[in-house]
Amino acid sequence: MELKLVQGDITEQEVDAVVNAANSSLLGGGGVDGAIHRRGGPEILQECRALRASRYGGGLPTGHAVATTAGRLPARWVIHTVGPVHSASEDRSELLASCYRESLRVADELGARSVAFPAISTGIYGWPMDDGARIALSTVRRTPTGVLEVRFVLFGAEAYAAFEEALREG
Ligand code: AR6
Repeated sequence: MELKLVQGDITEQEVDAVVNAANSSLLGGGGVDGAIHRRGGPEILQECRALRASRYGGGLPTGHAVATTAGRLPARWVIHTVGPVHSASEDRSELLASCYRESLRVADELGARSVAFPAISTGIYGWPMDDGARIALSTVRRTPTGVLEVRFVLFGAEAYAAFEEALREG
């Protein structure tokens, strides 16, 4: 599998699936989530609402992932996953790793060959970027998958540099 780092906007990526850093309501929010729904259009929210009315009545649990259409995005699917809120008193790394693993598992179910990830939990959910980058890269590297290209789409030079450093270390 090829690992790529890109500085840019995840909603512009021409890949089979883009991963959304969602919340358990699946009904939208700020950050990546807001950008995906804005640019992808109402079809995505419609499928999210249907998921809440069926499989995920109680919301999508942290560390899990589920796919919908990508609406008007250049991608075919959006894989929604819920990252953990960072905590100084509790180690939630395993939940963050689970987001990457579960997203790749869903990508495999879909038959996606290229997947774009944001740096899950490193925005509104407060995860330190360096640690978030290490967990993201080490988890994706260790996960067996049919996905041929994983692209990390980093918003800004600082996030890009953190991922570059984590890639060098690993
Ligand atoms: N493309 C790529 N990366 C982005 C983009 C973009 N368009 N916009 C922001 N980022 P966040 P979280 C970066 O806050 O921390 C939402 O309200 C951002 O700089 O999107 O998992 C959800 O509904 C940061 O590095 O997600 C949840 O309630 C990273 O993407 C909550 O935020 C993730 O930031 C989830 O918080």
